[in-house]
Amino acid sequence: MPVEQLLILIKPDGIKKSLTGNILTKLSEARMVIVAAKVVKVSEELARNHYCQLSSKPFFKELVDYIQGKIYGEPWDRVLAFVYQGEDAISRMRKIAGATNPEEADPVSIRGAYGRITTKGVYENVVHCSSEASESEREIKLWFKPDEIVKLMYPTKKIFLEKEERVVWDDRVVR
Ligand code: IDP
Ligand code: MG
Repeated sequence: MPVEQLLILIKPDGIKKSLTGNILTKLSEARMVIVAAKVVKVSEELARNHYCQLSSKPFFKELVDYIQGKIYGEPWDRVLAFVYQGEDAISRMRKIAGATNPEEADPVSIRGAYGRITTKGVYENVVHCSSEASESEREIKLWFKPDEIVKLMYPTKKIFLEKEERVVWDDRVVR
């Protein structure tokens, strides 16, 4: 079986419902390793880009709002992003995540157990899980920089930036 990697997101409904621990426990059944993890406030640009293949769907606007956690607001308007790696990772993690429609998902899958369909018709299905290798490469590169991943899986190159602006800690400020 090939070693694969994929992007998993705990969506804002999963964060709001305090499901992070339950979801990570369920995912750990697949015995994959986490090679990157972070919490992200999702910009509209990132949301649209992440779901660009669905841009013609009637629920696209609601979907972009959903992944940004707009309906929940502070402090739930964020996602947890992970890259998992392991043998046959994509299909094994998809199985644990469950079908897209939470009403049709296996009841012991994450989406079947915790998902719902909102009154606006959005499938609030608690997690995102890449569905194929080409998609996972695009998604991992969209969500993570190479230096945020402990085990690199795609080629990298070094570039030299001039005048790059960066925020750093300022210990001189008296608080
Ligand atoms: P996936 O997340 O299982 O890969 P996709 O088809 O890639 O499913 O759709 C992305 C997300 O868009 C879903 O996870 C779900 O939140 C939402 N979605 C997909 N299809 C529908 C639909 O028919 N109605 C409402 N929301 C949908
Ligand atoms: Mg998908």
